[in-house]
Amino acid sequence: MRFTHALLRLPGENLANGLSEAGEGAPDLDRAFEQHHRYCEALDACGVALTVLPADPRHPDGCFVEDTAVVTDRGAILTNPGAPSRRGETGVIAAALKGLFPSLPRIQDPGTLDAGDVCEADGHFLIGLSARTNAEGARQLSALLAELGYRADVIDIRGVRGLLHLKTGLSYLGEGRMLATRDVPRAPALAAYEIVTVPEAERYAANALRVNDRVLIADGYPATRAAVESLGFDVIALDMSEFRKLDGGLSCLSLRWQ
Ligand code: CIR
Repeated sequence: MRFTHALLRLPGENLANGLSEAGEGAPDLDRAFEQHHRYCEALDACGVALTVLPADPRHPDGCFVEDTAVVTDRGAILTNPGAPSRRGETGVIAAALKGLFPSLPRIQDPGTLDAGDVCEADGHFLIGLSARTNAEGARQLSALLAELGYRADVIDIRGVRGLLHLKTGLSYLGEGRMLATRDVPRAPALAAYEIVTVPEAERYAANALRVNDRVLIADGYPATRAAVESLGFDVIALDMSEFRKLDGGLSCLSLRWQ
């Protein structure tokens, strides 16, 4: 699980128009820009080379690039985002990935899929069925991943309030370990993993990001930080308050590959 490259997109002046169910108010733009900058610095400190695309005035959720593509060591797949307002976000990502991944299949209607629902654990892909990712989208992705030689399993989170995407509540830390909220269904597909359960009061911190030798976690969640550090990880804590207001976590702000 080593990443050498990441693709990001700057948040725009239109960020406050993004989709949100958090009910935490509008993001402060200056703080959001600053937090995004710090996120870029953290990836850079982990040894990742960054491509940062300009903000898109047509897509207020455009900075959440993770949802637009599933990028693996063996190939990339463009998604078909489940929210109509986000459909157009894949165009610029396709253009950015095309030179690097010559074959760029995409999830097709009536399949929908947000890659925030896709959690990779060393070649084992867990795909969340959610309000954004439907069964046909999950089926198409599983088939495309199988062509690349990967194994995929589906976890149904549609009945779980508070999980926008599977990765809202689940992160793979590496070495067989997952970080998860209590309400992520302990499906058979997770049986092989050691699961570190995040306290309910810190559920936002379940979306963490292992990047090479470090784990990026949201700042302000001391129990989760202590749990991750006790596993021997070097942690970088990042203030994510403004992206949290838009239901966005650490993983959604970048696409990563080697
Ligand atoms: C949305 O609702 O689509 C955005 N406001 C947040 C997307 C977060 N993406 C992610 O967790 N992968």
